[in-house]
Amino acid sequence: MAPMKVHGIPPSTATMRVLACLLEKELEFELVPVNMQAGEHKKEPFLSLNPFGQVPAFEFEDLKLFESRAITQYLVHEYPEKGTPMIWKDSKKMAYLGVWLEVETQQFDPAAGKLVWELGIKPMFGMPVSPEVVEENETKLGKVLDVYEKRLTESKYLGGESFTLADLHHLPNIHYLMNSQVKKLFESRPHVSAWIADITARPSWSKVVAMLQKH
Ligand SMILES: N[C@@H](CCC(=O)N[C@@H](CS)C(=O)NCC(=O)O)C(=O)O
Repeated sequence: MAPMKVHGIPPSTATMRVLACLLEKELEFELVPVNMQAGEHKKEPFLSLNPFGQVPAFEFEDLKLFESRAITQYLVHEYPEKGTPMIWKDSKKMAYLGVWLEVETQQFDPAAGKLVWELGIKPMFGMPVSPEVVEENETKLGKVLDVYEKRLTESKYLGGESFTLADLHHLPNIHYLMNSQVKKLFESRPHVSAWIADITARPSWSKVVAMLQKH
């Protein structure tokens, strides 16, 4: 049987999210590189995988998916017994996990993603950083992290007492931000800091970072 295919590149945060999930689930896959500098993601055949022209895209058997979080949701539901479950069987626990999955998308990612762009990606391409955008989004992210600090005094992980998809979805943005001035926002909150140390130490995540470094 042909392996699962992820079309993307390791520096892409959304691609990293899917790679982390596949590794955590101990699933075999092939990473199909997309030459984004040549604009391959804006042309066919890539557009038939993701009409929005963004990585990653996922293919397995007759399934073609895009949107990193939809891909991870498929993997955890399709392979509950493989690797780390990262979801709950209990519907109330799953409801709380659902809250934190939404929080990552609706509260954390908008500010964190803009900071990753300004401080992680723009410098790589020699583009000028906007101090106003950085300041505005550091303030927004700080407020989100105050909520996380409280949540993590009550629960070891965001989505419950063990590592779930809600934690995993944060890893790519955290990776870039921990290598930037934004690190101070995480380190000044002890529970957030301990949570980051814990989730970034997972062997699956080390493998994603190694793929990024090799890229
Ligand atoms: N919400 C999408 C975001 C995908 C996304 O923004 N991908 C970026 C790389 S991380 C991309 O392809 N950017 C190129 C573009 O938008 O043209 C997901 O989670 O998959």
